[in-house]
Amino acid sequence: MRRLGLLFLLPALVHAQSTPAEYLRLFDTDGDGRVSEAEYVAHLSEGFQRLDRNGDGVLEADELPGGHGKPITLKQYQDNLRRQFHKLDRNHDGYLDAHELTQPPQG
Ligand SMILES: [Ca+2]
Ligand SMILES: [Ca+2]
Repeated sequence: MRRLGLLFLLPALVHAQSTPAEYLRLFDTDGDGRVSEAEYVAHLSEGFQRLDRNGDGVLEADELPGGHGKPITLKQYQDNLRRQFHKLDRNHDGYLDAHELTQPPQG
């Protein structure tokens, strides 16, 4: 499958600056202590929307960090996030705990 090259949009830097529990709270909008797929997609979509300066739901090359790359639609981005969510959900309970959330992708 084609790699969308989206890792740059993931808030990897936040990892370095907070504990897993603090990081989880950024996602956990309903406060139940775990991250659902909807919470995961919603939180990480904010990064997309910040980059999508003209708000058309597509990141064009000139909106991507570095100013180059293939255009990415919000739907492609969110589909990618959902795949990633299910990869991270090691115990397949449909939620990410702080440990699952902060493990390295593919780890
Ligand atoms: Ca939650
Ligand atoms: Ca889980």
